[in-house]
Amino acid sequence: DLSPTSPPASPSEKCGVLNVTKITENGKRVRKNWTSSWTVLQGSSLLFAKGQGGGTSWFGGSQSKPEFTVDLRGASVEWAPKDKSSKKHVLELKIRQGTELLLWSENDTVVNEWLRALQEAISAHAWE
Ligand code: I3S
Repeated sequence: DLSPTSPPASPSEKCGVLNVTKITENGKRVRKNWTSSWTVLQGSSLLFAKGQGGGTSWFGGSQSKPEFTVDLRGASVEWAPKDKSSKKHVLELKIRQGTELLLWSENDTVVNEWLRALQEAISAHAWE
């Protein structure tokens, strides 16, 4: 059997409130616009919706359309270098087509959890 080792059986799923801004789009710098977003990691997709107070009841409500969705296949995530933001514990997410996002929360535990979850999701879908 020459098939490669299977990725983890259950892909990472996570949701919560994060502050998000795009910093690069199609390789070009764009102006930061920090927005509080309800963020959902589901398989290889990361979905953002404008924060509605952060309640989990958001799902199934009338406001169930995500603002934008990011494909994590081929993406990378790491702690943002200091020159990218003056804030502490900021993640830099680089996705396909030269788009870069910053993800930030005041709560470093929250950011650490997102880093782990995103790394897992990215490696779980690396072969797709
Ligand atoms: O990287 P920058 O340009 O210093 O980012 C800051 C600005 O986007 C600023 O907005 P205005 O230039 O529209 O005032 C934001 O309020 C700051 O939060 C941005 O910096 P940080 O270091 O917080 O990401």
